[in-house]
This record gives sequence, structure tokens and C-alpha cells, in this order.
Amino acid sequence: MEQHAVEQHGETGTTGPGAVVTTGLDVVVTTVASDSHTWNLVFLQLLLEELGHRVTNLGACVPDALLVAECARLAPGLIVVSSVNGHGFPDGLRVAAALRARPELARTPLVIGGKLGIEGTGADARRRALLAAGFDGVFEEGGSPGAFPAFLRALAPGGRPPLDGAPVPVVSGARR
Ligand code: B12
Repeated sequence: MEQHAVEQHGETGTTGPGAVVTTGLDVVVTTVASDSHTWNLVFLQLLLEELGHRVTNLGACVPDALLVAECARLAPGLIVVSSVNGHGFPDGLRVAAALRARPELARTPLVIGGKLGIEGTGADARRRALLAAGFDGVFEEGGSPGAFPAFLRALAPGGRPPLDGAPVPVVSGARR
């Protein structure tokens, strides 16, 4: 009997004879060129992997051109930008423009989060500007803990729910 492979994203399993069903997303986790913090990236990688996604973590201080080149090469299902050094807002605006300028990345889901400013205020204005620049979700510290996992579930309905008691990031505000 002819066998049909069903390729969605990610983790592989079977639902019938020969059927290959995959769940989860290929995700690029990155920070911006100015930011040398790394534990935020490790945290996000672990969280995403726990939720059933596969992560390429580009590490600290990623130059814009390298980020764009790697995303174009890997064609991920989601790009997650994290920054905590206080320069994430201007760096994020620049990175979004660079990514969205590439036709093959123009529609790739793209989010940013962390500590994006150097003041506790202005999160709403930052969020609006980042969404206008091309991000699909902005998750600043201090927002709803469930917002990022909910965003991921909407993108990849086959993904795993968080384990009981698993840490979730402090986040806020997705566009969708
Ligand atoms: C360790 C540390 C460093 C180390 C980093 C070492 C390393 N390998 O990572 C060193 C010493 C290098 C460093 C340097 C600097 N640091 Co520093 N650092 C910290 C510190 C103490 C802990 C950061 C950390 O590892 N946290 C653990 C991780 C897991 O948590 P997190 O980063 O907060 O991320 C969480 C959330 O933000 C969220 N999140 C993050 N990104 C994203 C993305 C998405 C999509 C989502 C959903 C969630 C999410 O998820 C994580 C888990 O909850 C913080 C203070 C603090 N207590 O947070 C300051 C801090 C981040 N640093 C700060 C600053 C200012 C600097 C320097 C500019 C200092 C200087 N003058 O040189 C430099 C910047 C260097 C650079 N080029 O980026 C400030 C940033 C201020 C701001 N954003 O308003 C902080 C907040 C300290 C402070 N209170 O002033 N730092």
C-alpha cells in the first residue's frame, strides 16, 4: 500500500501505517548586536524545547547581517529576539527592518522580548513601535506570564503544553 508522509513541523511521530506526523516549530533564538547577556537565551531555548520546538540559538552579540543570513539559510517557523541590556528597543527596530526587507523573511513570525528599555515606563509606546516595525509579538518583562506560551500554541497547535510547575517568562502583549 502506498505510504503518505505528513510533514508539518518539528518532532516526529506516527499516526498510522507510514504516516509521519511532526509537531513544533524550527525556531531561531537570538539577541541583538549590542547585547552580551546569554542566560536569557538559554532560558528561552530550554522553554521552547520543553514545549516541543527545535531551537537554533545564535548566542550573544549577533550582528544584524549574520542574523539575517542565518534566518534566510534556516528558514525558521519563528524568530525569537531577546534583549535585556536596555538597548533592545532601538536594536529591535533596526533588526525588524533588516529581516522584513528580505522577501523570504517578510512573513516569518517574529517576536521580541526581555528588558527592552532603560526605564520602567514607555512599554506601551515601545510595543506599538515594534509591532509597526514588523514584530508579531512584543513580550516585555512585567506582562502576563502566559502570553508567550499562548502565542506559541496559536502558531503551532500541535506543540506540547508547559509541564506542571515549569517556569514561564514574564511577558506581555502579542499582536495576534
Ligand atoms: C548577569 C548579568 C550581566 C552579565 C551577563 C553575563 C552573561 N553571560 O549573560 C554581564 C556582566 C556581562 C552584564 C553586562 C551588562 N549588563 Co547586565 N545583568 C546581568 C544580570 C545580573 C542577570 C541577567 C541574567 O542572566 N538573568 C537571568 C535570565 C534567565 O533572565 P533575564 O535575562 O531577566 O530574562 C528573563 C526575562 O527578561 C524573559 N525574557 C528575556 N528575553 C525574552 C524574550 C522573549 C520573547 C520572552 C517571551 C521573554 C524574554 O525571560 C527570562 C526569564 O524570565 C541582570 C540583572 C538581573 N537581575 O536581571 C543585569 C542587567 C540585565 N544588566 C544590565 C546592564 C545595564 C548591563 C551593562 C550595560 C552594564 C555595563 N554598564 O556594562 C552590560 C551590558 C553588556 C552588553 N553589551 O549587553 C541591566 C539592564 C538594564 C535595563 N535593561 O534596563 C540589568 C537589568 C541590571 C540592572 N538592574 O541595571 N550583565
